[in-house]
Amino acid sequence: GPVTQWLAEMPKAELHLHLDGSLRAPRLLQLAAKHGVDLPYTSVEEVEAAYNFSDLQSFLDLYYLGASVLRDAEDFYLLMKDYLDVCRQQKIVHCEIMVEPQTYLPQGVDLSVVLAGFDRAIVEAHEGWGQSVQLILSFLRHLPEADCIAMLEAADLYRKHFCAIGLASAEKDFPPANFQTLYREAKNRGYELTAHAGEEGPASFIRDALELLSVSRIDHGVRAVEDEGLLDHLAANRVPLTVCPLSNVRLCVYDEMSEHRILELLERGLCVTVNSDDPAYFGGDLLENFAALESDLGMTREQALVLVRNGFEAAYLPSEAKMALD
Ligand code: ES4
Ligand code: ZN
Repeated sequence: GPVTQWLAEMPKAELHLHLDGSLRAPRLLQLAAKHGVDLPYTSVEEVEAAYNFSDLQSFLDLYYLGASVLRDAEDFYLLMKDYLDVCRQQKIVHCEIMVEPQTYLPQGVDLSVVLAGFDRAIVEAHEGWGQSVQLILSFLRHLPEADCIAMLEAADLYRKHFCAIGLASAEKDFPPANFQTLYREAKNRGYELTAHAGEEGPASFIRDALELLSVSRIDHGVRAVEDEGLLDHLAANRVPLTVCPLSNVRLCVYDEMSEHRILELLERGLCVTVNSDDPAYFGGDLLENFAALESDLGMTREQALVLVRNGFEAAYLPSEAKMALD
């Protein structure tokens, strides 16, 4: 629609993007063939037919399977390059990308290999068209906290590559309270702090992420709608929520986009932002997420502009740098 066309030309930020979730079917199949990884699909059509999820866990099973084809620095370079090419096409001038090195440990891939590939693509995009990129070191909460702390310590050698830490993967049985030492250690190291909370888990997990982990941003957070007092707190303090509309529908947080509450949160004064989460799995990049809000929720030009501005407000950038991009 017209609002989305207008947004296509507007500089935007994306703050909630799992790089493994941007691995598209053609690249997935290419890398599986390269490394001789046996996948339950052999064509793009079969991959896309399999991406039919009933909840977060049914998605995560295929997400980690897909990521298992990533083995060498060239693979990580191509993965990052493919997403940064989308940033260029969609005018995502600043992105904060979640990388999850624990995902590659079963394949024996070292953090140095992962970051060498990423860094080559980031430097090319920065020198090529001035792309602004920051990385978030995202931990897998279905693994023990001690394993997460071991990865945090391994990342000390690469501290300058990361602006923040995050917490992703299965939420329901893995509450924020289990990760207090990890977050205290990260805070001591000077990282910004964010975490997934209130996607499948209850609103109380958003409160716990704020109070027990001291996060300054919430990934998803849509279940805050169940707690009036929390909504008041989030609005009064402008705590950003990195909302992912297509993800929420594809993972059955909402039955249909028309049930999504993002515009009500916006009108209530919360700092909500729009993001794509895992675009290869959920059927669209950032602009397609905005397009769904226009077609299914009637998002206005004024609302779209505030959503885009919120993306820069919520970014982990110094305010001078934000003004230069905005
Ligand atoms: C994720 Cl949608 C979502 N939720 C939690 N963890 C994730 N990792 C990748 N996508
Ligand atoms: Zn996510």
